[in-house]
Amino acid sequence: MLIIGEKINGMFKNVKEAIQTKNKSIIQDIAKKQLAAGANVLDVNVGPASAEPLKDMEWMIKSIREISNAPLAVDTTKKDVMELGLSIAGPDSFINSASGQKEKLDILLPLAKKYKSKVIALTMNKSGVPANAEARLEIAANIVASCMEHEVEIENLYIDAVILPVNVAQEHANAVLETIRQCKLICDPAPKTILGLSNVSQGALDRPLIDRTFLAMALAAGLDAAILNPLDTELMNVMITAELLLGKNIYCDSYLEAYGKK
Ligand code: THG
Repeated sequence: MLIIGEKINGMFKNVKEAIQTKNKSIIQDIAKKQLAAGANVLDVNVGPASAEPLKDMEWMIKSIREISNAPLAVDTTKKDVMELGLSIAGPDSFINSASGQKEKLDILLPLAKKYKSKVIALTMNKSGVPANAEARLEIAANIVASCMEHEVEIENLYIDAVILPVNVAQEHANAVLETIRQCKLICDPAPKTILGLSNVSQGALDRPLIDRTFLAMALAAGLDAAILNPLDTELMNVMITAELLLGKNIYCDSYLEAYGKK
């Protein structure tokens, strides 16, 4: 699966402080650690507290680019911050994320075409995130139609069925799994699927256990990518083992070690 490291996000205290004091080495260190742990892409989000999101996004991406050319997922709801981010992040970037409303897609999808970026689009609209799979899938189908209209290739589209915290939205988890399964039936080639995994355990007591279990379940449902904490070694081991059991890797006794050498 494609792994997007979630750790460069102003939601985390250390990143928020690094942004405020413009302490580059903290951001660079988190970037290096996530890549060493197996992240393929780094999410970059200045967080809700940023007073100057344009400047902060530019500073974070330039700081990362001093030490790595890894693809970045520019995580913002603001169009100007997104465009600036894509323009300096370079090739193979991700738009993270686009809401499923047509009017919002009409604004962001031209950027995907212009910068040849991949698109993560959420199954949510003006009314928020629907509780059932049917309504999520209807939004997913509309997202696919918008991509076709804007000449964004479906191979570059990642549908995010939006997992909410299980302690407040317990009925959503099953709906998300069903959405992941049925996304494969929307069109051929099918869009890819992705989740912001750590959302599921926000506010809960045993977060790692919930994250690890849900990742295994989502992989079995066909999940292609996740924004997650790659520094949780057991979470990464669950991912590798689930992929083994799904037949995506050939078994050997040292399969965990073998995965690391791939
Ligand atoms: N989908 C997409 N993008 C996303 C999300 C998503 N980006 C942001 C988020 N959701 C995924 N990233 C995180 C990052 C951090 C946390 C959860 C998801 C998190 N943070 C701690 C908390 O809120 O408790 C912060 C506190 C701390 O530890 O310092 O859990 O769904 N496309």
